[in-house]
Amino acid sequence: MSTRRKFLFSSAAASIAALAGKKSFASLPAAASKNDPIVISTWDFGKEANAEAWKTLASGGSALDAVEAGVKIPEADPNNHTVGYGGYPDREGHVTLDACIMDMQYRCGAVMCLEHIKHPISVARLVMEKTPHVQLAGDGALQFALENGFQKENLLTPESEKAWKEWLKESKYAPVMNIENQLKLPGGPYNHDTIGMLAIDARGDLSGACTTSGMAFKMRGRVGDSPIIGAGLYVDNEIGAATSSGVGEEVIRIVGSHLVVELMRHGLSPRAACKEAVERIVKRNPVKAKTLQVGFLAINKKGVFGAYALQKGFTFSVKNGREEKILHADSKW
Ligand code: SD4
Repeated sequence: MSTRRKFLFSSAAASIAALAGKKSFASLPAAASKNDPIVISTWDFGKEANAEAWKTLASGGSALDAVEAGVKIPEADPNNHTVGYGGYPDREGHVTLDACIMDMQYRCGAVMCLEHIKHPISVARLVMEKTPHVQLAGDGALQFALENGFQKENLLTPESEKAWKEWLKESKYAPVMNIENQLKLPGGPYNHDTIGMLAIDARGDLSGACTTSGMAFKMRGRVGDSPIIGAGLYVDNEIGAATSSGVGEEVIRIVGSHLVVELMRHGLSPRAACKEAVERIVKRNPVKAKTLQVGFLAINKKGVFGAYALQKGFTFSVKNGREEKILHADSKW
């Protein structure tokens, strides 16, 4: 077994892309090694999050610590309107956050519809570590966070408030695909991109985290796939891990991330497993599937990663000891 994991690409799939000129790829095999960590995450903004996670991985820290540290970067970024502070609110102007975390021992924690707390991922981790439960929601999640020293903050930034007030003029709920590169457009469009992050540490152990402010201008109390273990995130340390981004309702219906991991258990590559999960969504309602975006991202125990989406435009970020890339997932359409 190689002592270092590399990003290896077949010539046909020589499509790893730098920040500029992203291309699609066919498959991304990687040599396995227990000594060479790797972190992958959804979307372009995963690059900065990966860089933060990498500090933990490179110094021999755990994948669990790495993914928590990594996703805190977009959570704290007021210019990211899809995660944490500065996230677009629900239709009544409340920023409500969903997050979950899962480690190599099937331990997991989640918060749903949590308000006023900038780092829901850290609250989710505390749910995992300090309570007999897996999920806390709404006021109970907030109470738990405050009791554990988290500060109550206003998460609605002036920019997000302006976008919400603009939206109120028509109050039309219309999720738009692949929003992250369009967020700076004045007045919209309005949708959300979640960060899902998966990491393997130097011991070869896997963990994952997923955090989001959910779909913009959603109904009050709406919870998406992102904080639901098995839907937005799943980790099985024997097999691999998966996460998702896109219209959460579609992911929940197929328990998407768990499905991807189970498909890998039965021998599919990460990319093929993500593709099969996407096909399930298409099969349920081919007409509707054309109108929305869902993307899955997965990694197996050997460090081979892959992704697949309904529509073009789903990107993900990858970092190991030598490379840092943003890649375009293949897609159904
Ligand atoms: C949700 N899956 O709340 C999230 C949103 C998202 O890209 O990931 N958008 O349904």
